[in-house]
Amino acid sequence: MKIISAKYIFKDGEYINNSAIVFDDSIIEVDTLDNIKMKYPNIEHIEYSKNSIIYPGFINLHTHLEFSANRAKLKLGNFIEWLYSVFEYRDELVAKLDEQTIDSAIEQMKSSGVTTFGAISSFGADMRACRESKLRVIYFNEVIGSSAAMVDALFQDFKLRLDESKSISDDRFYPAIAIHSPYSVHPFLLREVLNIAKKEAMLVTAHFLESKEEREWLEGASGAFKELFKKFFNVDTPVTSIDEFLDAFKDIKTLFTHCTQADKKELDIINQNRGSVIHCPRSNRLLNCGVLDISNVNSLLLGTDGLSSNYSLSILDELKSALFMHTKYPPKELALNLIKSVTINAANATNLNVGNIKQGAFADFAIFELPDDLSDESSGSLALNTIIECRSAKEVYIAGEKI
Ligand code: MCF
Ligand code: FE
Repeated sequence: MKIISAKYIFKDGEYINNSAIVFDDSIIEVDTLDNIKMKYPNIEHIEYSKNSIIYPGFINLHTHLEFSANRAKLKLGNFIEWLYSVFEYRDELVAKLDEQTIDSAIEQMKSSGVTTFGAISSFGADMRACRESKLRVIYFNEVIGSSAAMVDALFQDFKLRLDESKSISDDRFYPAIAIHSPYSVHPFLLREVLNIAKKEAMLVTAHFLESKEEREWLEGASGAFKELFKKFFNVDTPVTSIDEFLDAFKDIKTLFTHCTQADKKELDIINQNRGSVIHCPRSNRLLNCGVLDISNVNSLLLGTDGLSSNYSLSILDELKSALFMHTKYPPKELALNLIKSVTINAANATNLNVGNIKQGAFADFAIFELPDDLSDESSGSLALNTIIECRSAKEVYIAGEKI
């Protein structure tokens, strides 16, 4: 058992002063420093400098580690060109993937203060590395495939990966489910896989309305997807509509990723179903997918996406981009909301014991040091300065251990 304290602690979405945390692998108590010292006079006290903040470890809810070998093979700048390049180079990139490449991708996240991440896994090639990582992982086994002829084989393959991930689950590795997208998953697969999710109470994520071309295809069987589907799958019409797809999730609290092309009506359906939106601003910019309308999102989360469509997995880089992208919000207010998106909002959306500093939560911390001449100590300013001034976390703890 130890005590940890700093000038500020980010608890329940706000900054508190003169406080301390007692922890082992979980948080035992949070109280004023004076009370804690009185109650626990003889245990080790780790005291961070006067400009430090203890955050719950940050949560990056969307990445694709299997694409970590990509630097510039996949074509950025246009969603459709990127998708063609994924088809062309995917096998090559996965063949190049080794444990060291995945580990260094995970290390990048950790340096930025991330202690829990969501990994979308298409093939299971990153399963061992995720399991062996010290970070906590929500391991989203992806299901993908729109052709009726392939549905059975794809379902079997998905179940094998899911079962394997279930057999190695523990409190740092949570098996979960990723539905790739409305355009790429056959309704049969969607139904069967969501039945498993419901039965086993697993977390579910899905890419949703990422590009204009996706909407054009789903609404009118037209646009650039038409040629792509004809060429690769000999198909002329989409397998589902936007409404049908959303309807399938109505009693599952789902994490929808991107939603850059979703309108108010669709975002409201997600809100009503207690769903969340994982915002990936840099990936959206680099694939020219537009900007998510965050004003219509109740539960905003943040993700870096993979190195397939981004240049780093630092959640601090992602926070910075989001801060500069949504110019209609005052910087301090937006910064505080963004810090919540990687902490308390993520805790509420995933129901995991992370993302907040409270009794019973895992002792996962990210400590950041702010400039020593900081004069504005308002919450918005602390959040803003964390985002613009910090290049990395000073220290990261998982289950009470410095890693
Ligand atoms: O989030 C980005 C962009 N949108 C969709 N998919 C992916 C992203 N990064 C990687 N992917 C993967 C996806 O999981 O690329 C493949 C899927 O396996 C594209 S499949 C048509
Ligand atoms: Fe993605």
